Amino acid sequence: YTQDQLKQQVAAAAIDFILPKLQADTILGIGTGSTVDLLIDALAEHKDKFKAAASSSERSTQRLQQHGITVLDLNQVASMDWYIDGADEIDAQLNMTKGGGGALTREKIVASVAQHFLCIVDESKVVAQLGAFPLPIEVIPMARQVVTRRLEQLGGQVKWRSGFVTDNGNDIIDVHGLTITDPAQLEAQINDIPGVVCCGLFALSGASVALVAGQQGVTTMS
Ligand code: DER
Repeated sequence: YTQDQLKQQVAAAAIDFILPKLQADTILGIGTGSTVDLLIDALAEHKDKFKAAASSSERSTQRLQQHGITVLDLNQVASMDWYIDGADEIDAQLNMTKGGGGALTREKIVASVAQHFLCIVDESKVVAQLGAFPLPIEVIPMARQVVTRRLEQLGGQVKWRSGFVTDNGNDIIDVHGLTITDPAQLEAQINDIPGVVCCGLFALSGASVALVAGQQGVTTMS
């Protein structure tokens, strides 16, 4: 199967996973990226089985609304059961690297409101240790250089995602070459750097369950 076929398969598996959990008042937390795009398209035919979505990006909001799915302002949402999103990397402990699509901050915020996080990936995202994928960090523009210097002190090689502005009006830097032996510790350390809005490590709070589409079918990690 091609990677696109695997993404399609895991999106379909997510529908099978979530359908029995949907109720009339269900609000679904929706992530961002090409795998989630396929999930949104698959959700369209089931939009009458749940109340609304909480979205992690303008990109996902537009796609949801194009399908006639109601998108709520997160300030109207006190809690939700499931947040569904992709990842750039995921390890056996369900720690993730996210932010390839530039939506990491709102993804982490919406995920924080949900009880459970369902991660949907193709097998290429499953790694023994996070770190091969450059770590995205959202930074306040005036702090880009000071944060860059701090990440270089941690052993990273930093590239500014020049020309990209997040939904929140901030910059993203991508950090290459970090050795991530303790993702939660590194996430906490980066969070504390003044100027950092959000770090693409989801380890202090990772996924609850992952569906992984591979050449032998879709498997579950939990
Ligand atoms: O940017 C993100 O966090 C996305 O969820 C990313 O990690 C997965 O994007 P993909 O489904 O397009 O590979």
